[in-house]
Amino acid sequence: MLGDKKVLYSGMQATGNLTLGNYLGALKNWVALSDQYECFYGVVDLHSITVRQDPAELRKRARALLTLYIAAGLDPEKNCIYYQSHVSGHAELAWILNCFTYMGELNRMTQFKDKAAKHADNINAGLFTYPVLMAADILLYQADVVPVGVDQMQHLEITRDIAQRFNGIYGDVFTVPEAYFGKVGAKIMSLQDPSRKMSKSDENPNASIYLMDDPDTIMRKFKRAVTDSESQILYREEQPGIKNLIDIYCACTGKTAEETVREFDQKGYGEFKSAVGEAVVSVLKPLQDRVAELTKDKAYIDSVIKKNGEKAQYFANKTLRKVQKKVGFPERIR
Ligand code: ATP
Ligand code: LTN
Repeated sequence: MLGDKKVLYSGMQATGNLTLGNYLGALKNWVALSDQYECFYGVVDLHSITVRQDPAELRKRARALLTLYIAAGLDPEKNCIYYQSHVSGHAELAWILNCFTYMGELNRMTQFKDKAAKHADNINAGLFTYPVLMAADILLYQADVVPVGVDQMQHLEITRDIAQRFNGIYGDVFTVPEAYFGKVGAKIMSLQDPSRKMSKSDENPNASIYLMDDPDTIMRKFKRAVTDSESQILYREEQPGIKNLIDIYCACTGKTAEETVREFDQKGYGEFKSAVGEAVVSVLKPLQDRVAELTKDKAYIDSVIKKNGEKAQYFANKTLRKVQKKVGFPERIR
């Protein structure tokens, strides 16, 4: 708790171009939570370097992501939006928590296995201990809730295990966080292979809608979206491509799956795909305009980075000092 509000923590990596999946599954849901929780949203650049990055590119993308957080509607006066690398406590707590995490636990992480397979030439120790850094992010702010997609559930479980283990030894130091799932858009699938999630690291650009795609590109990608030969628009597992398009349509329009099925009863796939494309354009166009506008205001973005970085550092230090004392590090002389 911070004041009378529960604390919420989440973050995103500034790697690759964000997709509609990131927006509908994460960012859009965050905006609705600002009033209810004391929110911290990191641009988690320490996580990004677990795979090789071009330095100039990473810096550029990190700033673009922070700008996007604001453009999406996160008010930086109410939400602490900051760069993870500006708060030294993340790395410091991660080190301590590494000493309370077992190799066996980390070995079970499916994201590690996936990423290790993808980056076979660079399976570094950071990639392996990535979940511990994520645990540090969350526990540093004593977060009660963590909105994440289902793909991150395993990391949240390990965070809870680490927190409980630490608390078991040293008393109630960390709040044990709960996962928070958004209602809609929990998992947006690839437009080219609806059995896989839409991912920013997909090699096929037609598989994902990028948040900065122009309207023509968006319409074209939906036209090419993989469906089936059933020729009927129904919301069911047997038609994963159509089901995914219905999910996207619902997340963009606020309609329910039943309403959508009724609306497109007897209509062809072509017509439905165009409608989904238009719904997505009407959500992304204003977002893109706002990003363009904010990007021009360098001084404003700089002030957010500075002010929120300091705010995050303040709260992070409170937890860190407590932890350092518990594990037996000598007190600082003032
Ligand atoms: P990568 O392809 O690099 O692994 P990603 O696109 O999966 O990246 P992340 O940075 O891992 O994105 O995720 C950021 C946030 O977006 C997380 O909360 C994640 O759960 C959510 N998210 C990512 N992809 C989707 C998706 N297809 N549908 C819904 N939510 C998603
Ligand atoms: N691992 C997450 C990003 C992330 C995160 C966090 C999410 C890093 N630290 C803390 C929630 C809370 C991802 O790849 N989506």
